[in-house]
Amino acid sequence: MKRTSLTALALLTLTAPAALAESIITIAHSKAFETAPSAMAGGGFMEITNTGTTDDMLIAVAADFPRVELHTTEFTDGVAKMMHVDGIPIPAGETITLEPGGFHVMFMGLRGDPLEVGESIEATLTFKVAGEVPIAFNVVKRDMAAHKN
Ligand SMILES: [Cu+2]
Repeated sequence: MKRTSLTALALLTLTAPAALAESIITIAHSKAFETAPSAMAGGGFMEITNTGTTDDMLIAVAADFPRVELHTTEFTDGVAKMMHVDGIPIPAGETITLEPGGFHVMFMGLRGDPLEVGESIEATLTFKVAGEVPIAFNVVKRDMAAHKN
């Protein structure tokens, strides 16, 4: 089950172990957009801040989907194309934003089970230095985004 109640997720967050000292990762505004019933994939977005002293990298996202990838978006003659990346660098002291038109998490293989507003996607981020960080992506209406996609 990829959908859990917000209460359960709050407990999960509270009991999560603290990140290692050298790369201190905090996540803000994690969200996913609702998808059309026929959609095969949905995007996950967030702000990742590294307040530590060591550069880090987001190298994997685990969630209950057939496949979850890290993507970037490249524009060629104004046409956006998503590309798989092995990692998203999170330099020490910086905030990296995953957003439409840029880096994002791709939840793949929805197969007629679309992301719906009000759902929450439980996921585990894996960082090269900080290790595993559990988070939840709240599914929101697409038009709440200030960005194009
Ligand atoms: Cu993508």
